Amino acid sequence: MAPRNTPPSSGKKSAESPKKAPRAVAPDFSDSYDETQGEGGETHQIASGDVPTLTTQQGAPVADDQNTLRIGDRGPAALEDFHFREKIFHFDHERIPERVVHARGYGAHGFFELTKSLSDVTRADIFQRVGERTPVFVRFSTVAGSKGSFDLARDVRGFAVKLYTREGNWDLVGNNIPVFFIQDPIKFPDLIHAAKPEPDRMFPQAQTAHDNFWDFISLTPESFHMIMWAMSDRAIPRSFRFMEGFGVHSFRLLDADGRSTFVKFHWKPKLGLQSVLWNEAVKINGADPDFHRRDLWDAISSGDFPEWELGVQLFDEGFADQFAFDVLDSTKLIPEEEVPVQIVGRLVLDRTVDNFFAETEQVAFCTQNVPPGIDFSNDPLLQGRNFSYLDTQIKRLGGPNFTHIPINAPKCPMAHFQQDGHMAMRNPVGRANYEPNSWGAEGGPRENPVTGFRSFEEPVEGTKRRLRPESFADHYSQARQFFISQTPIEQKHIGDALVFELSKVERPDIRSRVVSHLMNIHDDLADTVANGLGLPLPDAATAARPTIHLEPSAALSIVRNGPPDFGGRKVGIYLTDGADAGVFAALVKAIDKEKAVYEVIAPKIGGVTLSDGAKVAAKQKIDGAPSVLFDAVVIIASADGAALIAKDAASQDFVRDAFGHCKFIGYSPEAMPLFVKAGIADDLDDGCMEIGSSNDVAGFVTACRALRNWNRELKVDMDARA
Ligand code: HDE
Repeated sequence: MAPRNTPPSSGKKSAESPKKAPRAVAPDFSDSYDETQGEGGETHQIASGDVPTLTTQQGAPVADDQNTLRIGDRGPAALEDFHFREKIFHFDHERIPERVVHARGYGAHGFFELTKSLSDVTRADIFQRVGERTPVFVRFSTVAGSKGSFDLARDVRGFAVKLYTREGNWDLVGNNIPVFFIQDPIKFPDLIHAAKPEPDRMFPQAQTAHDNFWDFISLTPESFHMIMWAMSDRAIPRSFRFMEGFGVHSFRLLDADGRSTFVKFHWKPKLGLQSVLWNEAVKINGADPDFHRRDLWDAISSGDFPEWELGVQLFDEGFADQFAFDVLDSTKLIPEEEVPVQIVGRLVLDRTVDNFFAETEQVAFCTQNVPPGIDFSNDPLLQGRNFSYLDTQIKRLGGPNFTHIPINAPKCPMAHFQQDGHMAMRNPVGRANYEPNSWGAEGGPRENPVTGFRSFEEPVEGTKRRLRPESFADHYSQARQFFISQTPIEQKHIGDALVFELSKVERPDIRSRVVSHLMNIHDDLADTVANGLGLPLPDAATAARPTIHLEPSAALSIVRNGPPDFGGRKVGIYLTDGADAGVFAALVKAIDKEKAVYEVIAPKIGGVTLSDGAKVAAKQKIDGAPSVLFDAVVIIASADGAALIAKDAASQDFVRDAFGHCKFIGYSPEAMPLFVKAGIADDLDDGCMEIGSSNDVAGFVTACRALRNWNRELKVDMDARA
C-alpha cells in the first residue's frame, strides 16, 4: 500500500489504496435493518419496515451516515455537506455548564400521596385531600464534586423534590442533613470555594480533606454543628433510599385567612437509615463509582420502589419565642422531642427517567417555587437562596424560558403575558400582551385575589444595616447535642473522620484550630482527635456563647433508626463449582422472603455448576465484586472450589473486607481455607455463621437484619488515648 502522504500516481491506484484499508463495522442490528455494502466495502444498515429513516434535524432523509461528502476518493471534504456540518455542530454544543454546586446528581419520577390533611393550617391544595396523588420529580446529589465524580464522597447529599401541584410547582430543595454550614448567604461562595478543589492545583476532587476547607471552617465557628453531621456517617449513605431528607429552613403554612404556622419538612425513608464505613466508601468509589445511581436505578427497575414519609414539625410564634435558639437560624434544628414530627404523606419513586440529560440534568429547582398556602420565613439563607436558584438556571439552561422544558413545566394550566426570549416554545396568543387591558374576555388572564398567592402579612420594621443577630450566637450547644446523641460506634466514626480529614491538612495550625473548636463541643472528642493527630490539646476557641447542655435526641442517630428488617438490602453469594445446591436454593428463597436481593459471584463470569449438576449464571466475576458492594456476604464453596479461591487475592479481600466492615458472613464449612488464607480464621465471631445445611439459612438471614456486628470494630480505636 502506498504511504498516505504519497500523491497518487494515477487515478486507478489512488482508488485502490483506501479500499484495502480495514474499515470499522457498525454493530449488528440485523433483526431490524437490511444490510448493504458501502462504497468502501463496509457493512452498514438501512431502514426498513418499522425502523424509521434517519433524518437531519430539518427532517431531510439521510442516505449515507458513514461517509462525509468529499471531492475525489481521497480528496477534501465539501462544505456543502449540510448533514455532516449539522451533526458536528450539534455535537460540539452538547454540553451545558454543570451546576456550580450539586453537579453530580441522579433523578427519578414518582408521586406524593397525602395521608393526613393539613387543611386546618394551610390552604395549599396539595395538603387538602387525603389519598390524592401529586406527581413529583426528585434529584439526589452530592455537593462538592463535579458531574463525573464518584458517588461515595464524604459529602452532604441534596434531596430536591419538585412537586407538580394543581396550583403550580412546589420545589422543596433540601439536603440529607437538617442544618447548614453558614448563617448568612453572603458566605456561600466562600464556603463552596473552600470546599471545592484548590484553585491553583485543581485537586482534591469531591473531598473536603484539604487545607482550604478546614482553614475556612476553623475560622467559621457557626459551621461546627454541621461539621458534626458531615463528619458522621450521614455523609456516606449506603443508598439514597436509606437516607432522610430535610427542608432545613423554617417555612410558613398559611390558611385561607392568612394565619401562619411555622413548619419544618422531613422525609423519612421507609427502609430505615443506613450508611457505610469510610474504608468501604473509599473502596466502593474504585469498584463502582456509580454505586448510588445504580442502586436507585436497579431498585426502581425491579419494582422495589423507594419510599419516604413526609413529616412536618408545626409550631407557632409562641414556641419560636421560647425556643432556646432562633428558628430562623439554619445552623440549628428543632429536636423532635420538642416538636414531634407528624407524618402527613408518602413519597414513592416508581419511574426511572427516559433520558438523563432531558430530565435529571435539565431539571431546575428554585426555592422560590411555592404554591399558595406555603410561604417563606425570614431565614436569611432561604432569602438568599430565593435569589440564587433562579439566577443560576439562566446561566445553566441558557435563558429565561427554562420553564418551557418539559421537566420544569408545571402540569397545571398556566396563563401569563411573559413572552419571547431565547428558545420560546409557547408564546401567549392573542392581541393583548399586557394588562390591565380593555379587550374584555379576549384580553387574556387576570389576577385573582381569592385563589392567588398571597404573602404572609408580617409587620416588619428595623434599621437597615449589616449584622449577625445575637440570637444566632450559640455555635456549639447543638453540635454537642448531636455528638452525645450518637451510639458509641457512631461517636467513634466522627472521631475517625475528623482525624482522617485533618491528617490530609498540611498546616498544623489549621488542625489545631479545628480541635480548639471541638474543645467547646465535647472533651472526649477533642481529646481523641488531638491524640489521633499527635497534637497537644489546644485552648478552647473563644466562644460567643458558652455551650449549654441539651438532652440527647434519639432521632439524630443512624444506628437507632435503622431498618425494621433486611428488606431492600443486597447479599453477595460467592459460589464455586460443586457448591451445595440445597443451601443455595434455601438461601435464595430466604432472601426473597425478606424482600432483599442477591447477586451471584463466581470465579468466572460464565458461572458455576452446583453439586446437583445445575448451572448457575454469575452476575459478577469476583474481581469486579468486592464485598463492599453488598450488605452481607455468603461463601458457598466445595472443597476443591475453596482450595482454588483461597489462593486468590480478590477472594481473600472479599472475606477480609466483609469481616473488617463488620458485615454478617455466612459460609459453608468447606470455605474455611479461604478464611485461613485471608488471616481471619481465628477471629470469626457470632456475626460469622457457618451454613452447614439449608436448616442454617433462616438464622443467618434473620441475623442480617442487624446490618452490622459493630462489636468487631469497637475493639479497635487507633485514635483514642489508651
Ligand atoms: Fe443550594 N444551590 N444553596 N442549598 N442546593 C444550588 O442551584 C445556594 C443550600 C441544594 O438537584 C444551586 O440549581 C445558596 C441549602 C440542593 O438541581 C445554587 C445557598 C440547601 C441543590 C444554590 C444554598 C441547599 C442546590 C446550584 C446558601 C438545603 C441541587 C444549582 C444561601 C436546604 C438542586 C442550582 C438540584 C443547588 C445556591 C444552601 C440544597 C447555586 C446561595 C441550605 C439540593 O443556586
